This record gives sequence, structure tokens and C-alpha cells, in this order.
Amino acid sequence: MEDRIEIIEGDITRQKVDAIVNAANTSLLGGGGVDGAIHRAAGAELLEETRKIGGCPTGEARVSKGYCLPAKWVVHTVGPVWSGGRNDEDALLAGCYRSCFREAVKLGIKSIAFPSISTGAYRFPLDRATGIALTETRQFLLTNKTIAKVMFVCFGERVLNSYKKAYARIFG
Ligand code: AR6
Repeated sequence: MEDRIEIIEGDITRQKVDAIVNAANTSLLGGGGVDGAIHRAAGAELLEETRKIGGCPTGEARVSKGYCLPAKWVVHTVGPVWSGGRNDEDALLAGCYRSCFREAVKLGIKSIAFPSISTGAYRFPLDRATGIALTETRQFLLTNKTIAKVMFVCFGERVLNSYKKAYARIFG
């Protein structure tokens, strides 16, 4: 299973994978952070499509095309806003990863790249979030045979180190 997971430092908009995941908000109309970067790199057609999709609840995912991105698809998911941990944040974040994997299977794709959902503007504690990301990925890959590569694209060394630590704990 280990050779199906890749943890790298980089910009998700540059990744040559079948699908990239966007850490969006419930409107799906764009925003800052990775969402802004994806909309800028994909071009205006992305917003036209996400406007038609009409939003997405927290913990779920919706698919659009990738337009000018190297990735053919964007899986938009909405992470929880951290508010102390008593509002189902862990389960909602796990739901994001599960929903993205479900959409990836439906699309029949082979590779998908994730950013660190909820850990920027939404302030989810980083180590807790990377633990959930890798736990859900492990659970998924145990039974899935179609996805050959799950990539975690870390924006900066702090995020990279957190994933490496979580990886050692969960897969080591
Ligand atoms: N490639 C990979 N990761 C990135 C990139 C990039 N180009 N740019 C930022 N990150 P955030 P959230 C990292 O705030 O916490 C938006 O306004 C970033 O360093 O993008 O889920 C949406 O519209 C961090 O590690 O997403 C929502 O309103 C991670 O991506 C809200 O922010 C997530 O940070 C969602 O907040």
C-alpha cells in the first residue's frame, strides 16, 4: 500500500494527476488559499461550472472539470471550520476524505492529489488533520484496487513534516 501514497512539498495546481482536491467553502464560488489558487489556475470557466453546481455541504464533495489545470478533474470538498472540537469537526473532516474517494472511484480515475483540508483559514489543528487524512486514506486503500496514487501536496515545510510524522505513526 505504501507505494500508492506520496507526500510532497509543492503547489497542487501544478500536479499532473487525474484529479486534484479543492478545500472549498459551501458556496463553491471561490475564495482564498488553495481555493483561490485553483480558480486562478483553472480559469473563469471553473467558476461558471461551480456556480451551476450550486454549493456543497460541509463534509461532502462535488466534481467539476479542471479546465486550464493539468488535472482533468477538480473534486471540491468543504472542510469543517475548527471551533474547539465539539462540533463534529473530526467526523466532518473524515467525511471530506471519504466523499472525495467516493467521487474518485465514480470517475474511474487512477491518481488524486489532496491539499491539507481545513488547516488554513479554517484553523483545524494540523497534526490532528493530517492524522485523519492518512487514517482515512489507509482505510480506503485497504479495500480499493483502482486508485494507483494518492498524493498529499504540502504547502510549506510545516505541513510536510506533519504528514511525515502522521505517516510514520499510521503506516510505520
Ligand atoms: N497548493 C497546495 N496547498 C495550498 C496551496 C496550493 N497552491 N495554497 C494554500 N495551500 P486553506 P481551508 C494550503 O486556507 O483551511 C478558502 O478561502 C494551505 O497552506 O486554503 O480548508 C476557501 O474558499 C493549507 O495548508 O483551506 C474557504 O473559505 C491548506 O492548503 C476556506 O479558505 C488549506 O488551507 C477553506 O479553508
